[in-house]
Amino acid sequence: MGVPAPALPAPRAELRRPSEADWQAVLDAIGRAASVDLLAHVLPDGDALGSALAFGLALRQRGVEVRVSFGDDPQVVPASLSFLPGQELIVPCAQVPERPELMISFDVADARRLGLLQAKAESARELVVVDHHTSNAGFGTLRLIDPLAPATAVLVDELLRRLGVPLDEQIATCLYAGVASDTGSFRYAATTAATHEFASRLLAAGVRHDAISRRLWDTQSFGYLKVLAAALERAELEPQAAGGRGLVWTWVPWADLLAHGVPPEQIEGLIDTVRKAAEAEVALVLKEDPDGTLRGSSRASGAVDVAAACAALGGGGHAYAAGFTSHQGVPATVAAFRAAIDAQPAPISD
Ligand SMILES: [Mn+2]
Repeated sequence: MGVPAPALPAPRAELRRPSEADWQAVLDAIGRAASVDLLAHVLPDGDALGSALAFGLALRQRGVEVRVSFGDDPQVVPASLSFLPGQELIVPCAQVPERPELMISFDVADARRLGLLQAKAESARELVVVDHHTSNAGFGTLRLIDPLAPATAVLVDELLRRLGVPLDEQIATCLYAGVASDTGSFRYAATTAATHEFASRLLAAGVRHDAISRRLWDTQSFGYLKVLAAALERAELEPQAAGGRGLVWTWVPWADLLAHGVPPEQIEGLIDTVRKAAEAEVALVLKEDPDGTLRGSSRASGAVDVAAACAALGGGGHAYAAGFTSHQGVPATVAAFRAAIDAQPAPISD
């Protein structure tokens, strides 16, 4: 891995990159296990599910009994990720053993993001946490957490290298979905020369990057366009927020999703449209669940740390992309988020 981009704040001091001993401990655990359960976080994105499926395909090659799951109810693979190879490895939560022999979570920064599978994960004989979130709370019995990695898929690539599993087209496709998702197609600051070198190896393994990009970013239902239109109509710009850096925010009522037949996992990318407002360095989208719970997604372009802001609301993530859950309703939730970004000290210069 190369050096982090200067715009990114330093990772939390207690987070250190995996040592040789950390890698070896995980390889030993995998070598001992006859049965392995791989988990993505709830509402899985390309990095979480791509990482889990890539590793599942590799373990299956090695003759290991392997299952992939995530703790949503209902458990739905987002349409944009249904092309990922290895879907046949995905099982409902009920089929995950009560006390797994070896469980590995991918891209899960907080045990609560395991959803319905949190209890089973916590009773696993070994729980390995493979992740790159600076906010990772450090759960599990073994950890491979690299806050400098642009995607969890990068850590999976290193695991496969150490296991001696070559990148075939299927595995490479899953890893490409992971790294392309988390870097915004290699546009975000966490992208380094090493990230492009990784992508180069994936393309050499046969990845169809053009087809993947169309599935990940350029295909939506007509209903989604209507939900997006309503969300943009509802958007508010607050130029004075975050010490004059500006906040743009909107929200999506559950009724909009119902009216247009759009499943909730399909609006995860809506923030990427809202964040285009030039007048705001911080973007926030609140997505309402049927019970009135609001799921907040935020983005920032460098000077504001949204991981810290979301942590103040009980969530977490990356400095440039983070989220939280709120039960306070839209006005109070936006007010709390605004207060959290307003409270951040102004940078020395930029
Ligand atoms: Mn990730």
